[in-house]
Amino acid sequence: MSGEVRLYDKAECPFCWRVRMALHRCGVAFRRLRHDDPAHQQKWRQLTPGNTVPVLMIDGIVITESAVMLEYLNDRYGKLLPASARERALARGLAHYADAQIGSAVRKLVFERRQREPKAWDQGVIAKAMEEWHQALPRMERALTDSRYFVADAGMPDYVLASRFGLALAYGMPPPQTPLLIDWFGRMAGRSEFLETSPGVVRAALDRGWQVFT
Ligand SMILES: N[C@@H](CCC(=O)N[C@@H](CS)C(=O)NCC(=O)O)C(=O)O
Repeated sequence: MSGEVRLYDKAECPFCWRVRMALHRCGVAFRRLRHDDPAHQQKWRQLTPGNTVPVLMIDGIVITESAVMLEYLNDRYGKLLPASARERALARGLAHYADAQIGSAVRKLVFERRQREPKAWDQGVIAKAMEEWHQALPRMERALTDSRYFVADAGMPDYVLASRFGLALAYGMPPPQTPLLIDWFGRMAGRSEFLETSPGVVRAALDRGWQVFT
């Protein structure tokens, strides 16, 4: 395996995006390979047991779970989790919650709206996604009461949630009603690891700002 760090990825996959943010933050240069590029697809299939992206080739190993990639980068470079075991447990808990609860809401919305005409959208699915979204946010809001980021200067839970928030913005999820989260997202969206790794659909939405889709 060459010394080059390679990421098999898909632009709009939230798992891929958080890994791109973390690599950027850790100062790791990497080459992105599109998993559906005919030049790379066969190799990608050989590497991943579940046919998923992201797949990261780094330091002579292959990692096929985004959470493991973030843990590895933190072990190797620090920066993504706090120093104390107690704070690390809280940060991992927040990342897990953001992915499971907020991720579920955003995924429902994205899957319904992506590549479909508005007249074909199932409004019941969209309403359910929005309800879940508003129910899931207060816990993240409370976690921001004493801090600007979930981890000092941004880290694992910030990247996990930012990948979900970015797609929520792009696919017209209503803005959070939670002021600390709105401030947090404004700060995240100005960070270089966010801006330089975000999918095109998110960059376009950032220019429009957070607004309600019609
Ligand atoms: N638990 C995995 C989930 C990865 C995952 O579900 N990736 C989706 C894309 S968002 C995927 O690869 N789907 C199959 C495909 O797109 O062909 C991780 O965190 O790495």
